Parts: sequence; structure tokens; C-alpha cells
Amino acid sequence: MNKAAILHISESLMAYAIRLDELNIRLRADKNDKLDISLLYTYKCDDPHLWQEVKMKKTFEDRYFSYYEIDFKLKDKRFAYVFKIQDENEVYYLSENGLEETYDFDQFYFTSFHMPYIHEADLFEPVEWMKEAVFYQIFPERFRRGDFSKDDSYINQAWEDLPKPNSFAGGDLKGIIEKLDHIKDLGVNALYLTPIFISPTNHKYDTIDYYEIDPQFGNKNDFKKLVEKAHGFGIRIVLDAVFNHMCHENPIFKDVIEKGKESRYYDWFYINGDKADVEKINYETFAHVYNMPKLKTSNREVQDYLIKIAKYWIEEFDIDGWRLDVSDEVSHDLWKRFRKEIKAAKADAVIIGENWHNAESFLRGDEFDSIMNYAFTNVCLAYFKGEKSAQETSDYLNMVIMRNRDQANRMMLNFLDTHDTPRFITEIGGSRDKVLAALSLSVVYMGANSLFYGTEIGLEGKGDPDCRRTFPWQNLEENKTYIEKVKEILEIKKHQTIKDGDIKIYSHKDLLLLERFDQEKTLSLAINLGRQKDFALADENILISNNYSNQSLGESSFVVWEKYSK
Ligand code: ARE
Repeated sequence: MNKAAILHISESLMAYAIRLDELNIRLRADKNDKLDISLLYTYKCDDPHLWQEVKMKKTFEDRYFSYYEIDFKLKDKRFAYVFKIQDENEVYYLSENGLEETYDFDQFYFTSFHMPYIHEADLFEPVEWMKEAVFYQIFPERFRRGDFSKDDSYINQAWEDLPKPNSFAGGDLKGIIEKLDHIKDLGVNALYLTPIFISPTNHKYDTIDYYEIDPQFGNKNDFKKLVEKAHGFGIRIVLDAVFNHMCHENPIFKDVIEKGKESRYYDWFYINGDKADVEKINYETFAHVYNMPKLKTSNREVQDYLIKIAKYWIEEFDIDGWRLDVSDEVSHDLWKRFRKEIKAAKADAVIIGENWHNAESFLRGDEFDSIMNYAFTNVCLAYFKGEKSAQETSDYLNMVIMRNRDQANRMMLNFLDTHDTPRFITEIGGSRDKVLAALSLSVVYMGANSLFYGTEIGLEGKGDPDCRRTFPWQNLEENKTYIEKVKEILEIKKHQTIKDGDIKIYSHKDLLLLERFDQEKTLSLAINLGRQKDFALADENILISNNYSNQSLGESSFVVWEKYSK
């Protein structure tokens, strides 16, 4: 046994409460070792010398490691445990003492792993609707123009032109309202809108007034109508909270430009000198962008200001959550307060961070519910570009799951592309078949989904700003068959096994395989991007397939089927 590979950390993502009376416990070991692993446990308030044993199951496997897990129903909240690890020759015990050949159970007070107590307030409560959420992400400036009576002197691009960094094409909220039928028809049940508040740019990530809708997009009345109509359709609305920075033209920052240290807002920013100076850029910003001065989010006053904004749009307009821009660069202290206040305002409002990297420290149940899952996007790109094999992809997807607690995994926002990335279809060389296979992978994988507007018609685009092309509505008709296929895939989301089931990810030769299962049923997905053509998999209950014929998977094909669990 490779002893160095064995890992367990108590009170972490390797031992945490799923419910008040249920724990998830994980142990890591070397993938090449054949091990028999059990959890030995006792309740501290019963007879603490009465130890029981229960087997753990191997559930995930990445490139080097196997992960063993158990979901454990507790009789009491005070819990002590050690692991018994057996290889072909010997038995070892893992406790706070480390890995040893024997374990002195009489000394467990000092040396066993502990779960001291589970408090209601510390539980990571999932947002139930996220388990079946299919988001549609809209960049409002480019989706649809619905208002032809507004002052449109700002528009500098014809709808059919390709966007440049400073293009304005005229999309607005009325346009979104008009097209809600199309969105609903796809099987979407949530919208994520990039920023809509007053700002000088087309993307509006530099806010001048957090309490007003940008007139280019409409007004509060339009927004109210949008929320009402969407809610009527069973579609929730999540807005973009740009709280890492504001616009340099925001009256708050302007006050600091004018009054310097005399401004009551001086300490809201990171300024190097007596006055903020836009010429010298003597203040911290988002990236190196002078027009986005960075807010000091550990300042209590700044926190109060931002939390009030977030609550306002929930309380006055009944929005269903926030996507948090550049959330990894904002203080944990703000996000902890933010969560408490947002959940008090609307218990099932969702909080989705924009963290491109491992965000475990934000996903413990006291800050975010979810993040934009760029790790998933990244591995999908590599796999569908042919840069990663089925085996490597499976290893990676397993690893990503093991980065987080189960609650977070079930709410991850999985997508193929966003307004910040090139369009997936363009990146993988234009294959619509591959996009459909990738979409089914995103639906069957654990978490919520997000579809970037235009995906349903195969809209192309390279990086920002090209990925933000206007929606070519005239092309809808000619894409009817493709849209139907996209709908069929999103439909899979409604299966109980996808909502609540466990997941297994593995590979077999060129096939990438995923299973979602509960006691009753198993829903499987197989994707083949390789050369193997004669592998029969699904012979009954096929839910959806592409290029799958004669019971075999050919190159660039996939199939989803369902059967009763054994
Ligand atoms: C504009 C131009 C760009 C130009 C840039 C700098 O379009 O071509 O490079 O200016 O001059 C918004 C707009 C952008 C705009 C930007 C600055 O949408 O069009 O760019 O403002 O004015 C990192 C951040 C992540 C961020 C991405 C873009 O961590 O938070 O970069 N995403 C959010 C939004 C953006 C938004 C902003 C932040 C700013 O979603 O739309 O940009 O509010 C690695 C790193 C990540 C990095 C990622 C991508 O993985 O680890 O940290 O993300 O690469 O670069």
C-alpha cells in the first residue's frame, strides 16, 4: 500500500454534515492499491467504548487517487471515528495519530477524528431548484431590441454587424420580454442577465448607479414586467452583482477624485496618495482597467452599501439570486455577511460566485451556493478538441467533483461557454454534433446548467467581443431541427436520477461514460469521439442519441439511456 497517498482531514470537505443527522465522510488512497476500508465509530455520549464498523465504498477515481466515501446516518451528533484500512497483507488504522499498525481505542479521547457537534446554523442548505435549473445566459445589449421609441442615438452598430469592443447594437429588456416564449420553449427555467444597471459601456460591468436600470435597456417598469412574465412562465431571474469595483464615473468615486482624503469615501478604495487621479491611475482597479476602481470590500461601510443594493433588488423586484462578478477577489468577510442577509430576504435566492479556480473556501455553506464551473468548461473543451482522451477526461471530471462538498456539486453552474470565452462551437471547429454531445455531458454531469444565448442555433464567435454577437433572429426557422435536438437534451434534466441521483464517471476504451443512479433507476450517457465503432451499449429505453445506429457507437456520437438499477 502506498501509505503516503492516504489522506483524511476532519471537519473539512472530507467530513461534513449533509443534514443534521447525516455526514459524508471521505478518504483518499492510491488508485493502484486494492483496499478494504471501513469506518470505525462511536458516539461520545453513549458508551464510548462500544465501537462499530461500517464499510466504505470507492466512489471516485482520478489520475492518481481513489476516493472512498460513506453517507452516514447519525444517532447522535457527537461522533468519533477512525479508519481501518486493509491491503492484501496488513491492517492499518488512520486516526489523528496518522497511519499505524495498531490503534489504542482506550486513548480515543485524544487521538480519534471527531465531529464534535452539528449545528443547524452551520448546515449547508441547498437551494432545491438549482438541482433542476437550466439557465439561459443573456448579454442584454445583443439579444433583442424590443423598444423602438427610446433615444437610440447611442447605437453605433447595425444589428447584423459583428461587434467591436465599443459597439452598441440596441438590445434591451423589452426584447427579452418579447422572446420569453422562445426561451421557455427551450426548456429553460432560469435567466442569468449580465449587468443591467446604469453604466457607460455596452457590457455595463462599470456601474454608475446600482439602483437604476440603464435607459439603453429600459426602466424599472420594464424590469418589473420581465420578472413578472418570467415568473409566470416558471422562469427565475438572477442578476449580476459587480461589487469588486465600480465605474470611475460613479458619484462615490468622483467624490474621492474631487475631495481626496476629505471625502467620506476615501477609505472605500485603495488609493496611493492624497487624491484619486484617473490620469496616474494611483488606485487599485479590476485588472489594469482605469475605469474600474476596486472597492475595499473589507470596509464595513462598503459592505453595508453593497448588501443594501443586493437586498433592494430582491425585496422590491423579487429577483431569485445574484451572480457575483470577480467574486474571488472580494473579501470573504463581505460574502459571509452577504449570505446571511440575502438568505434572510429570500431563503431560496441563489448565490453564484464567478470563481474560475477551485473555490472550496467559498463553498462551505457560509458564502456561496455555487460557482461558474469553468473547470468543467475547460475539460469539455480539451476533450471535444481531441486534446484529452476519454480516460483523462473521466479522471479530470472525478477530480473536480472531489474538490467540493456534495451540496455544492449539485448546484455547480455547468456551461460550455459564456460572454467571457470564445463560443464552444467555434473553439471545437464548428461541429454541431459535438456541441450536442457536450451539452448532454453538461446535463448528465452533476449540477445546474447554463446555455449562452444563441447556442440553440449554433451561433459562432471567437473571444470577447466576438462571442457577444447579436442574436440573428431571422435564422430561427432554418435551425428548427437543431433546436429540437437541444430541447430533447435539456429535457433529460427532468429525470429524478439527474436531480437527486449519485454519479459515476469512468471510461472504457474510447468511450466516456457517465451514470446517474438511485435505488430505482440508472440513467447512462456514453460519448464516443474515437475510432471504435462496434460497441453496443444501449438496447432499450434510449432517451436520446446522435449518430448512434445498429446498437453501436460510431465516431463523434453519443447515446443516453435508462434502465432499472440492479
Ligand atoms: C475589455 C476588453 C478586453 C480587454 C479588457 C482589458 O473587452 O478585450 O482585454 O477590457 O482592457 C468586463 C467586460 C470586458 C472588459 C472588462 C474590462 O465584460 O469586455 O474587457 O470588463 O473592462 C478574469 C477575472 C474575471 C473576469 C474575466 C474577464 O477573474 O472576474 O477575467 N470576468 C468578469 C466578467 C467580465 C467583466 C469583468 C469581470 C470585469 O464576467 O465580463 O469584464 O467586471 C484565468 C484567470 C481568471 C480570468 C480568466 C479570464 O482563468 O485566472 O481570473 O478571469 O483567466 O481571463
